[in-house]
Amino acid sequence: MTSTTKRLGAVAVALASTAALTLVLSPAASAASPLRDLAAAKGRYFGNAMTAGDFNDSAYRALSAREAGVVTPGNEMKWDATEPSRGSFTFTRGDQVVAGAVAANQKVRGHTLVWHSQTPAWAQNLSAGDLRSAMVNHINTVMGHYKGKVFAWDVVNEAFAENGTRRQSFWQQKLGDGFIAEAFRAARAADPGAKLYYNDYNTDGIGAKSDGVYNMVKAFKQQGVPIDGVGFQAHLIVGQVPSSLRQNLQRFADLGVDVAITELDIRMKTPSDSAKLAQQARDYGQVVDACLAVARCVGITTWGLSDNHSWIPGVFPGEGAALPFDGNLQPKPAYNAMSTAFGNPTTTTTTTTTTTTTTTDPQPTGCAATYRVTGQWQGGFQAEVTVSAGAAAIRGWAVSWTFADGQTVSSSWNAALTTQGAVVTARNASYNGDVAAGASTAFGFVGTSTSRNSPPSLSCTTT
Ligand code: 9MR
Repeated sequence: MTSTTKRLGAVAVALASTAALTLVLSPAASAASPLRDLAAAKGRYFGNAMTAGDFNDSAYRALSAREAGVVTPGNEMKWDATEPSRGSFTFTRGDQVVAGAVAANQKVRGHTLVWHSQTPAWAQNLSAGDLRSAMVNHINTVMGHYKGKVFAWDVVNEAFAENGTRRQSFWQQKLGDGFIAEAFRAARAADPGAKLYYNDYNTDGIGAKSDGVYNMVKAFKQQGVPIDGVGFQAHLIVGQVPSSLRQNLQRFADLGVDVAITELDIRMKTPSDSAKLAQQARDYGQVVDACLAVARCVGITTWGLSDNHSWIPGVFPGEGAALPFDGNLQPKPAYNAMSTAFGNPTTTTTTTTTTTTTTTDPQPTGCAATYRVTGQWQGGFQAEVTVSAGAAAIRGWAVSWTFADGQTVSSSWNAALTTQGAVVTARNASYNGDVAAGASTAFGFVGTSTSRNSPPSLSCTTT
């Protein structure tokens, strides 16, 4: 397997013998570098939601054990599961999730104490005074039971409406604005060692709803209400990751709280296809990038881990394929994109990655190009080509190559690609033809491949 950079013309011929190639072959990465380890190396965690029932699927359980350092119980710590009738607590299923997590050396995020949903009718029907004491008792008892076993709690979940005002839930209607602060104070007293989060959806980008939450957290910090973090659920749609995600996380962090992505999934209309999966991969990478760009973003949890353990198809008919592993527990492009974004230098799951560096002395004029596979999955791959100017600036460029293994190009960015059989020619876009002396620019594409995917030799010419 070779990859070379060729230059046309006399300069290239003269320099061809001085080009030194470094070939780096890297092993398959998914098993060797699970997301939990990659995230930990960045000071973050990667986690996934697990229900007690999920622990009966041994292959899925093993996948979560391998990839996730944190588990969030999907349903087992909610009010209807823990206090189905007043004062009668049951922790059987929650304890099963904790035991499963401990066995896999995973930490547990608690979810959730005060929510308008999955709360039994007996609680919803209480008078205001009774409801307040039932809330404090519930928080005390549940957090007390899991003291030392749950490192962070979603104390209050989904208490805002889309327009940024308070959701008119039974909590709000009976207890008024103060119920959230009361819940946080009770939670701090119940387990002073746990991190206390407010958690919500559709608050991932900057907008009316996240503004409402932001103003509450700001007031809490000014008033000394004990809040440690804000959870952003991030139930997203392919191609629609909010462009202000990073900025939004940062503005909350700047208030003095941790932030976390708590329920990530990125759904699409099913069936999936390679273009949707490629977009989804970019979306997942973008979420990881946003978290890594914010020092107080502590981790990312996906809501499930594979497409057959997801709430999406049941709630959004015709949609799904929202998670990083497919229904056969095989990694999708989204998995590779997360792995790469978390810093895995060699993300590939099926074959090898080749990195080529070209050293030239003296610096040539003209251009040079290098080719790098940045992600690979069953049937497809993503590659990046870097175009560098030599000792003189260039005003336009064309890079061409011949695929040896039947690869095809599906989509590309930052260049215009044309193909004739196995020959591909990439010409600069209108905005990246000018490359200063010694500088470089890059373009990329997503392609299809079969079992072999050798990197081609490239020719770069100035135009
Ligand atoms: O994944 C949970 C699903 O099994 C339940 O049926 C559903 C009921 O509301 O709750 C799901 O989890 C929700 C989470 O607790 C809060 N944010 C939205 C999640 C998806 O509905």
